[in-house]
Amino acid sequence: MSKYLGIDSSTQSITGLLIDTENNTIVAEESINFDEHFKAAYGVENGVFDLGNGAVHSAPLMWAEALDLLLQTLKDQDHDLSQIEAIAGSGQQHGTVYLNNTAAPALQNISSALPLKDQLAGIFSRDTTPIWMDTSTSAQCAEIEDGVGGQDKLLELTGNTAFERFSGPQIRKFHQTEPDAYNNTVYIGLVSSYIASLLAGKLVGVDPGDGSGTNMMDIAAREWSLTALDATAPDLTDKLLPIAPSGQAVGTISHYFMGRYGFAKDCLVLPFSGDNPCSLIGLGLVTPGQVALSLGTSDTLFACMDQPRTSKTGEGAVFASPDGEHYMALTCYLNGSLAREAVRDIYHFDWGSFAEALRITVPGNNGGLMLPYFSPEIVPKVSEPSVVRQDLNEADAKANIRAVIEAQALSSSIHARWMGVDISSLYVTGGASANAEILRIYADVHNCPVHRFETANSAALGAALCAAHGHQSATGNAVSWQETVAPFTEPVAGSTIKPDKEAVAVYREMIVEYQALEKAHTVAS
Ligand code: ADP
Ligand code: XUL
Repeated sequence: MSKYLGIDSSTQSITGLLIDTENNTIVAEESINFDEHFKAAYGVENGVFDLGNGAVHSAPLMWAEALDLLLQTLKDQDHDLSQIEAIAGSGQQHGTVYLNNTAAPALQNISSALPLKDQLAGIFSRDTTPIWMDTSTSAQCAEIEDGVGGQDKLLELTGNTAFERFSGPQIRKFHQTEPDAYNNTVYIGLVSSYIASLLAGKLVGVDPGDGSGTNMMDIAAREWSLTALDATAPDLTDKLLPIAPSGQAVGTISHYFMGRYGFAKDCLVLPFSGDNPCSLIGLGLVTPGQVALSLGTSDTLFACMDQPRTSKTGEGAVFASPDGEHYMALTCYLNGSLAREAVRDIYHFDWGSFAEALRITVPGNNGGLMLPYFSPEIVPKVSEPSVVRQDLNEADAKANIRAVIEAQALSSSIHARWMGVDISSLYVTGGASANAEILRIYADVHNCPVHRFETANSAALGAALCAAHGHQSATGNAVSWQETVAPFTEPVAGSTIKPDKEAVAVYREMIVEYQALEKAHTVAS
């Protein structure tokens, strides 16, 4: 026993990750790609429908079909699913699923003889689901902020200003544009709570982690805010179930999954959360001060905070942590690998010579600075691409390479201040974390040790760890979060880079110059 399943229902795929906490191993990791299996049946492209004018939706029935295929695949691989003690999961954040009054009985009376898709096609009051890529709700964002008494009020109440992709603005738009379908809706869930509902065979509430991505949850109380609900759409107290507290089982697995895949009848279903909050756990960030940085296509900074601090200038989002106690800060920089690759390609370098350029140039770059907005930037907000050089010769390839990385590291420090986190360690993941010379600059700028962390499916791993922690607590064998995450979140051996005192001193001065340059060229910083 001691097996726990984490399921991550994300934009392009659904992933199952099975852990064994007795010998601290990941025993299975399987993904079902939506385009590969369902493009013909549903017409999705990269897992979504682009409906134009900023509207981007997906198909909740497809996710149910993919869940069946995922579990069938695990079963076919001879994994004994009867050994799983508990399941938790993660969903792409913000997406809203709308169900009619046939949903609850359909889930309860479901037969394991037929697949989910054949039995659940009629439960939707809206066949498609707006997801996080949808940017069509600017008007509704403004209306909601006005409705609660202004942007600052919404920020204070819910932890976030109104964002187009957040669930509340999407719900408001549905109510305004399709009032009849809205009235036929008896349940509004998020991607996370919808998948949990399928597994539990009953309608399940949204957890605080994903609730914080709705613009409707009181972030401090971890309950729906009546003020925010009123400003969003009518009758929401009826259509939303109460927030499902983190870590408390919502039930046991539905007989459908017992009959079809052999799950045990006492297998617990824990509340599902958003993919980012689950990644916080999957990266091992359960203590305030721990920060992770993912250097991927874009760069993302995740931090564990003790309080729900907010960013008035929209530098980041705040979510409740699924650990039930802490909060997560998330800041996203669009010009991550995009900018690193742009500089590499302009000067015809490869990653090897790129690293060499960093090695032989000096911290502080002899005063040369770059604002590396090769594409528009989210933080700080820059709407048009613009690359600014100060005391930096464009013809000097090596200095430009150093400049882009120093800019990214300095920016990651400046725009982490709103989190109020004293950064004690930085866990770096993502493709560019393979480059130790890049990590060295981050260690010196942040003046803390940097560890490399290798993970592909941190959200699914975080979910599996939530299942383990929840089950152990429910069965009287509670262990601390630290103990739960530690064996699965070890940094890569020998990867730690410690800060260099002299370089730290250089960057302490340089950051002032950099911030002044940034201020002069951007709207908010
Ligand atoms: P995503 O998950 O966003 O697709 P990944 O985390 O897989 O991105 O990172 C892929 C990126 O890593 C590539 O686009 C590339 O720019 C970058 N990368 C790979 N190796 C190196 C390296 N040695 N140095 C810097 N960047 C690298
Ligand atoms: C976070 C966000 C995305 C989704 C997609 O606010 O919109 O990261 O969670 O995975």
